[in-house]
Amino acid sequence: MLRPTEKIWHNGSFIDWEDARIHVLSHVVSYGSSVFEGIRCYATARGPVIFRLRDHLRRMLDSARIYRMEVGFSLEELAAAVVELVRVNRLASCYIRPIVLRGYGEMGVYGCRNPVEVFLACWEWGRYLGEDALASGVDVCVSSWRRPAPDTLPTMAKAGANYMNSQLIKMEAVANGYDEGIALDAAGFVSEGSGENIFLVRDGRILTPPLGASVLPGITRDTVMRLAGELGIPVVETLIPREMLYIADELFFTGTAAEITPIRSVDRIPVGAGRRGPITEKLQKEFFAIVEGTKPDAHGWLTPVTAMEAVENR
Ligand code: PPE
Repeated sequence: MLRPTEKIWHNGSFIDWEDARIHVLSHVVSYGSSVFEGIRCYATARGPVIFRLRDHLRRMLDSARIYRMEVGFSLEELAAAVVELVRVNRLASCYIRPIVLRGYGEMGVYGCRNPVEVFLACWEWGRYLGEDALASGVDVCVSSWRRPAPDTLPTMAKAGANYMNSQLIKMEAVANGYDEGIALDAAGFVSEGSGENIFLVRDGRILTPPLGASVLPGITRDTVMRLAGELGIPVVETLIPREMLYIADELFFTGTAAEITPIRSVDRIPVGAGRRGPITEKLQKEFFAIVEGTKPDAHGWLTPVTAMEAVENR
């Protein structure tokens, strides 16, 4: 269960956790009109650090733009507010959930005359796909549900409405005894998990579906592609036929919540040797060394919470 923290940021000020409410007739409730983010803040020796904060906020502003939503706060204003949010809630590590939604006003699909509300919340969130998922891997299926066709719901936008499709994928997977489902795109090529991007390793090369295969442009996806490049492992974005999942040497999911999670079977067919592969492990090591601050942040991916505090109090 979600454990409350002290404060939530709403339209420019901090309110108590319990007071972060919306009316049931808010536009978002009937019509799914929200865009949001999921960001992790990691504990390091120099205090909490937020991973790729500005990249996440940029994606949220992009999502809002796609849906013609006026956010009313700049990227830098939101970045400062997120840092302050983590600071006031005094958490060493957490998951941060910024949400932009169409609020209470008119009813009807249109929504553009309804107020746009911005909330920033955070809480402690452990391993997304189970405690030992990172080491042991997860069992997944190919879903009978597909990701939306490109001219239906835009998957480059991280919109609340997209997650009704994700729920169908996840519920079917769980109902059939799997940890997660992999969706195909409208053309039948591999797309992504209900809340993760997917990567495949074969013959020392990494493949991942392109943005045109109805995937979210994942920040962790981008991180892994860059780290792999630096480790000298070739990465290609290419259409992946379903059967390639069955003959892969390694498969793994990436996501803010899922981090880098190995997949050990697909449709009950073991992936490679049926356990975490060496390239997956190498990428995990690299990723965690950076976010946990044991390796220098050469990419400028970390926003320290304490350093920003000084900026804030200027
Ligand atoms: N695809 C989907 C559909 C998705 O929801 C996520 C994140 C990703 C890919 C990976 O994107 P990124 O986090 O930028 O690497 N899913 C978020 C929501 C999880 C939830 O259940 O809520 C997340 O991982 O935070």
